[in-house]
Amino acid sequence: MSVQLSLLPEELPAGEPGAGSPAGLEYHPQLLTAQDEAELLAHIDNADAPWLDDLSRRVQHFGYKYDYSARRLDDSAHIGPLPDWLARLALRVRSATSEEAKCLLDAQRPFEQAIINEYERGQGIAPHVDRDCFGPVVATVSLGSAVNMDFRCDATSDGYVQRLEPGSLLLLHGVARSKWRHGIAKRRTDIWDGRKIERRRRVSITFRTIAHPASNAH
Ligand SMILES: O=C(O)CCC(=O)C(=O)O
Repeated sequence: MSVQLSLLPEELPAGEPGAGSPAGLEYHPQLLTAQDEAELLAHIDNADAPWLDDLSRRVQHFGYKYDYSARRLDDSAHIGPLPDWLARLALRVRSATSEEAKCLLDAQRPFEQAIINEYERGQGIAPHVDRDCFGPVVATVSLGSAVNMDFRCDATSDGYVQRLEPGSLLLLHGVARSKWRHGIAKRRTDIWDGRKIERRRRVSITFRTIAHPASNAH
């Protein structure tokens, strides 16, 4: 199945995170149309890759398999190139980013790895900073339910909440990538704009580069 991404980069609203957001956080609310989303979810649910269920949420890995216990990529981590549908989405993601992020990403092969996370209602992900085995830009495309993502800087105790809408793109680089933890609380509802909003199933696709591909390749 081919994913036809219908919006052209110049039609996208600029990424405008709110006041108090960490430097290097980019948010693009409308990367995908509802149809793009449905096509991507169909790909994921008819998976090229198996769902792994050794965490509290299900995940699929593409490109390189991340070892959550060892928290690294070892020499056996390379599992092949991204499938075409993810490679096309990766190019689409790069085209939507700021010039600052583009400079950090290869134009032909911007990302080498993707992890798909599935969050059923009530599931989340513990606050973390992505490990240094990954490169300087982390990009997440959101499908399904909207959710609040919490950010915290341990050095300053500053906090920030980014609402991730379906079809949106979140980019983390700079201090947003390296110094602020990000996570999703394990709860069934979020408060946003003073309203309590029920969560539903959410699926995210997070693209990364590998910091030292030569040491990870066979
Ligand atoms: O699901 C998300 O939006 C974030 C995923 C994430 O932080 C991760 O896989 O490390």
